[in-house]
Amino acid sequence: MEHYFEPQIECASREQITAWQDERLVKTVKRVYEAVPYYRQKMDEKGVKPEDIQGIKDLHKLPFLSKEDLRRQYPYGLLAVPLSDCVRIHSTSGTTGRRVVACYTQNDIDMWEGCCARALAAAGATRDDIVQVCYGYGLFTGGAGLHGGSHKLGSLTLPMSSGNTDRQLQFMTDLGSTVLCCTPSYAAYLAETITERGMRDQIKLKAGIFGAEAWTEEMRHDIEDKLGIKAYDIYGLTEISGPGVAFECSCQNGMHINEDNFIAEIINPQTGEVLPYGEKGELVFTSINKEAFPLLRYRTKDICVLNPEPCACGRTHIRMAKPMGRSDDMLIVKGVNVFPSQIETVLMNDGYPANYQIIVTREHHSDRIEVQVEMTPEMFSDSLKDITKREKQLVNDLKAMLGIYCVVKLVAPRSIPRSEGKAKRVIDQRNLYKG
Ligand code: DLL
Repeated sequence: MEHYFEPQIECASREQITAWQDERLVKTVKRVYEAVPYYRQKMDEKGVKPEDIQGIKDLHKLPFLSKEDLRRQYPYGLLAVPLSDCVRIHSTSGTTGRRVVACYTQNDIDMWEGCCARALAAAGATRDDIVQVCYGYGLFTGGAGLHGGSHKLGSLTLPMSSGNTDRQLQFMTDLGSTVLCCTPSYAAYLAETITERGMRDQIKLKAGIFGAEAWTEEMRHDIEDKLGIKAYDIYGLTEISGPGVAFECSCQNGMHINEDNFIAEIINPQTGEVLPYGEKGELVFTSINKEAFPLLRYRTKDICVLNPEPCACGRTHIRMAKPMGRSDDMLIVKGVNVFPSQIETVLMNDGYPANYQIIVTREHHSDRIEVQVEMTPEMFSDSLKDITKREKQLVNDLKAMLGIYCVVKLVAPRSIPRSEGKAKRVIDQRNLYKG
């Protein structure tokens, strides 16, 4: 398949997609029930037998799986094939507790790389492109996934990995990279550096494939303007394979989920009830084409909305909206739910760069939220009076968005640390005060 747009799959009728999902789900459930004692135990506890699952209409009968289950079964407890059939392991970053590891057979790798190739093709990449991959290589799935997708497509692949911005820019200009793959926060940093160094004329980029963290439409426009490219979102998670579970097409209006490989549901995170399309809730995935590490009803903690409307690009796979963030990233400040992405929207609408940090503390039994944001160099040369006025404006705009008072500090350009991978935006110091 030269261009890796697979219309017979990506534009299949809904009936055909449902038929694939029915058949593959039934097979997967049967296989894991027989091969994985932990699944058998969980299904037995819920009184569900493999024969109760006749298709996706029965999906809701299966128990959920959470990161806790994966940790409990670390490292090989959920393997559905002999370890000797596996050829690769990747892992989550493990910042909160024990790492989770995912094993892949060669078929699993091929399927995953195929998903990434579709994502690249949907962003307009072909074998004539030079794809600069600056996601981290190693245990993180970002580098390996886009690298494999780019190979499948036949593009010339530049395996840069993350970091070393000078070298990234040198290769980008010397070798003429046309597609950039990295986190949106690193793309913003590269864009900022290119602008500052006046290098825009020397780059040949036309598209970027940015994911692995939540980012806003405002940030997309900023990156697109600075680099003169189209910026596409890509979603995925290690447990379900890696990047490419869903990806944006040229309409840039939601990410098509590779439904021949994954079934998506949205649930109420409190009750576990399945919600209809269009309602906001927690995204849950079932992988139906994986050999080594198939997951049934895995709770991602990502808060999202599914959209089944047909897309102008012709793809029929349903779309997921940009995740607002993870339910465990959601801050509850003074009893109000706050997503960092809401703050980012306000900052960028008011003309600030995407360099900010949110610091939450507790003083005298009351929450305090402080938003530190960098000024642009032009703002920085304003008078103190103007800067104070800007701070007040931002306090008002944040109040209008969030409904709570935030302390705002405008800080000097380049004073907030840049990220080469996933950005750390929130510093929540409240549990230090719990006593
Ligand atoms: O971040 C896989 C990936 C690599 C996706 C490169 C896209 C590009 P993990 O490290 O396991 O895997 O983290 C998965 O990251 O549950 C989301 O919370 C978040 N995430 C991933 N993509 C997006 C996105 C990779 N496009 C977790 N928008 C997921 C928002 C995202 N959040």
